[in-house]
Amino acid sequence: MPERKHTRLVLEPAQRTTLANARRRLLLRGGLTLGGVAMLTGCNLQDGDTFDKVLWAMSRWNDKVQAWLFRENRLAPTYAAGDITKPFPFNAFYPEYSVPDIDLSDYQLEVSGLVADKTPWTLEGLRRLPQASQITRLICIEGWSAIGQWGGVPLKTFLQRIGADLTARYVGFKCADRYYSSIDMATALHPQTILALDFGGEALPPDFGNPLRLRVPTKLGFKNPKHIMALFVTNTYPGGYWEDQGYNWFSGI
Ligand SMILES: Nc1nc2c(c(=O)[nH]1)N[C@H]1C(S)=C(S)[C@@H](COP(=O)(O)O)O[C@H]1N2
Ligand SMILES: [Mo]
Repeated sequence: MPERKHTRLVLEPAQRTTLANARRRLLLRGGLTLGGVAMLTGCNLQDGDTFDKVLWAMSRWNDKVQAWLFRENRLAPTYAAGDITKPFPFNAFYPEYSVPDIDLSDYQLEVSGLVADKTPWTLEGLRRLPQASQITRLICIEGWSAIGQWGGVPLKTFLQRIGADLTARYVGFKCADRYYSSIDMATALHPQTILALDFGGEALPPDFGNPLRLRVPTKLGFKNPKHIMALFVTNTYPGGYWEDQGYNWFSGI
C-alpha cells in the first residue's frame, strides 16, 4: 500500500457546505471517505487542492465505476434496413452550413502515440483493410436518436494493424473542425466500434463526418467524432470537446 499524504482542502465557506453534503452522501451510500475517493481515482489529493479538483476526481471515479460495469462484449442493439431513419439528423457544435470542407485528394489519417507504425493512412489504404457494417441507433444527449447504417474498419483491426499498445488506456481523436474526443481501450476493442468510411452504403457525406468518423454504438453521440484527421494511443487522459465542458467522459449507453 503506497503511503498517502494527509489531505487538507482549501475551501470557501459555501463550498465547505456543498462538499460536506457530497461527502455525507458518499458516506451514506458506499461508506466512502474523501481519502477513499482519492484512492479509487488514483488521484493523490494534496494540501492546497481545490474544491474543483476534488469534484473532477469524483467524476473520474464515476467513470471507473461505469467502466467496471461495462462488459466488453455486450452488444448494442442492431436493426433492420427498414428501420433506418430518413432523413438522418445532422448535429455538430455549429450549424450545417459550417460543416468543414475537406480536400479528399490529399487526405491522410495521422497516427501517433503508443503505436509501432506511425505511417499515415490514405482512404484507399483504409478501404483495403477488412470492413464491417452495422445498423445501429445513434443517441444524442440533447434528446433525440436515429437509426443509421455505417460501414468501415473495426477499430480493433486497425489498432492491431498499426501495432498499437492494446494495454494502453485511451484512444484519442482529433477532427478537422477542432472537435476532439477519446475512448477507453475496452471500448476501442469492442466488436461494434468502427472507423466508419460509409454511411447508408455510400462514402460518408460531409454532414455526417466525411471522410472518416468513429462509430461507437455503445456510447452517446458526442463520443462519435466526425471528420477525423488524427488518431493517437495514450495513457494520458485526453478528454474531449464536450467532456472538458462537463459531459461525463465514459457516457456509455
Ligand atoms: N467533428 C465533430 N464530430 C462530432 C460533433 C461535432 O460537432 N464535430 N458532434 C457530435 C455529436 S454531439 C453528435 S450527436 C454526433 C451527430 O452525428 P450526426 O451528424 O451524424 O447525426 O456527432 C458527434 N461528432
Ligand atoms: Mo450529441
